[in-house]
Amino acid sequence: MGGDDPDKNVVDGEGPVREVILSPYRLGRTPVTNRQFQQFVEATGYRTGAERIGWSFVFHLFVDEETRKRTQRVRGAPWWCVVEGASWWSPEGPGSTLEDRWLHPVTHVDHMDALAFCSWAGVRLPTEAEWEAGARGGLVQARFPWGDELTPDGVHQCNIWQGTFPTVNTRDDGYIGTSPVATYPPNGYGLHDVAGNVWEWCGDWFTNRHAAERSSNPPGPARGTEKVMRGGSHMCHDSYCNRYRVAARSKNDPDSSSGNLGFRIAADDATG
Ligand SMILES: [Ca+2]
Repeated sequence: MGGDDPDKNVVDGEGPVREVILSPYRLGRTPVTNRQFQQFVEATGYRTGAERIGWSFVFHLFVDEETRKRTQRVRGAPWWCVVEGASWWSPEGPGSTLEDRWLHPVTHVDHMDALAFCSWAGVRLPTEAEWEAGARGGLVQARFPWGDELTPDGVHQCNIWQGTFPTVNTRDDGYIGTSPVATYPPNGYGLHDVAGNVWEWCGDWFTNRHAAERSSNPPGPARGTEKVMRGGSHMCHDSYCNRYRVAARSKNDPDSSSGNLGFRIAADDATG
């Protein structure tokens, strides 16, 4: 677990490289989709955090000029617009729908929403260690879930950003915004979308300090203020965020939601 890429962001705490022992577990093959989340909502009447507070973060290129002018922006990340009415079922705000996107990853879900889905489904979020071991697909210290080259033989392996962030996305990989899950090939463990598409919540509180010693089933810090997210998203580009690398990590407030953040489920493996 962990990495020592020379181009990592030091404050992210990717290193040191360390050995982690995990009990058998299972991971969702893809991030949870809009269709799956809809089944949960239909069964429970659940309302997400974004629906309750009335807004979520939407990438500036996905809102119209009028909305862009009048919305608040995030200091240091002005491409995030605070859009009233944006939610998992209306990802760009009023008027937007999930038509043609039912098999895309659910977005605009905060950490509590992800936990609520898991509780309903009888599963849980992966620990960060479980997430990373799965994402690596059996490769040892490779840069990506499929190997060391971003586009082997010129073929895109994940949905990230091509062009000039944050204004011009040339869509070379086929998608601006989210893509249907499993559009790209799986890794060695059969997992899709562990790089790019949407960030994925993990169960752990975030820390950027890790002991180098071997550990078993590390659960992360006992407390914290931000939760770990992994995998990078359709907005990642090496000019600004090269966190589609498999050792890369980031964090977010548990009550934060946005159009590039979803989750994947995990479960103990009862069969051992
Ligand atoms: Ca893309």
